[in-house]
Amino acid sequence: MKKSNKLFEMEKKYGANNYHPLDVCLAKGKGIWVWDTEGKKYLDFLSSYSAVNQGHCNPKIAQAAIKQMKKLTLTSRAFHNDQLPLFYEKLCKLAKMDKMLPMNSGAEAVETALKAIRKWGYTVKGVEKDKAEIIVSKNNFHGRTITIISFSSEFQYKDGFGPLTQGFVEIPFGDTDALEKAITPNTVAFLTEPIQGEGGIIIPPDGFLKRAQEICRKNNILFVLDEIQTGLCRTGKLFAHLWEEGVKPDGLILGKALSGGYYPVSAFLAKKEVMDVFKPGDHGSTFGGNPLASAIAVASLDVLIKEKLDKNSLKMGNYFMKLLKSIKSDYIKEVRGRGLLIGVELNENAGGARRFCEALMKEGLLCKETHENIIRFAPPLVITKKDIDWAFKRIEKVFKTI
Ligand code: IF1
Repeated sequence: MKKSNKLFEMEKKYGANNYHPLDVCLAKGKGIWVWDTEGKKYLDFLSSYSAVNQGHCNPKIAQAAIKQMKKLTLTSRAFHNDQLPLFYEKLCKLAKMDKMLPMNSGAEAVETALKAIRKWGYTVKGVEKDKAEIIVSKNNFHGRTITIISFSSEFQYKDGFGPLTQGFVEIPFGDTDALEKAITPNTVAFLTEPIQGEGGIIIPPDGFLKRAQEICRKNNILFVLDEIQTGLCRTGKLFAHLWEEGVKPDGLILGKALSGGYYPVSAFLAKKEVMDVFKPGDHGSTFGGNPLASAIAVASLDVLIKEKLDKNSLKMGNYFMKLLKSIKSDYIKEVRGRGLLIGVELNENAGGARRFCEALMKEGLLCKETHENIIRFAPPLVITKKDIDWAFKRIEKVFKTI
């Protein structure tokens, strides 16, 4: 029996059934490449949902991680540690934000943002107790906790998990008129992704963020961006909001590539007035901000900056998108993206994106569909032109022969 089949059986027997992965069992990764248990090599076009922007097992991050692992890993926040301040300074300066709060998973950082937003609403803005409203975008994805799924528009994400958390108002993504109309005296924030990832690589109309920011400022509500997926060079800039001049969120949520895939590291960053609502005991986490996480995050950020992965993402993204747009196929409805966050939306006649992902896998490319009809192409940002050419040949072939 193949090793992977044995592993699949173990998984089926002991694991919760909350995923439907492709039939490939990965055992090794290096840069843009991963290998399965049978030794077959694939180009990873998912990058662990943009967590390995720096490439799999990036040696510089590995070095920092191993060094710190041998020195000190976890102190809890009951004591200071000598790595966290370095992480604070590095990330706040890069993001041009006053302060930050470290957590682990993306969802935890989103929860942190929601708590900060609400408390700011009550203690600074003066909203009546328990009345705070947060405006969010329809079709969003911000994570899986009960509160976060409470404002998801995806039926399955919340079905069976009630009672849900109150206090969220939805507007169509990218619609600033709707944003203006949704504001009440109890509104404390507008929270959105700059580009919707899970939503299907949806790019809002030009000027959306700037306009939304203006509306927020005018109405004394916080403008908060979830850049867990779009941040850290994925879209061709350090943050997706830098695509619009003059955009400076009041709160910024990061995760995924903040650790280059080594460890769960996330953060909520904010202006001082917002972060200062937290007092000792208000919020925390056993692992958040630990020395190992901090050392890994600093190294992960250094790789993004020193290797200019924003520039490579932009250059390779534009090149790849042009190639994808040149495919002549009745199956393709639209190719869209920014930097190396690219979606190919298929027509209804294509029979779903899943079978394309399966065919691409046979050709040595690992992709994952999002929704029924969208194939996501998001390789590690260290990809070269030669590798894109290699991949494109196979993508073209799949569209011709499927
Ligand atoms: C899964 C999607 C991507 C995110 C944004 C917060 C989080 C995510 C913008 C939560 C997480 C992940 C979750 C992962 C799949 C993946 C995903 F398809 F579900 F939407 F990337 F596109 N904000 N996205 O994208 O971060 O708590 O997971 O660290 O399997 O659920 P997390």
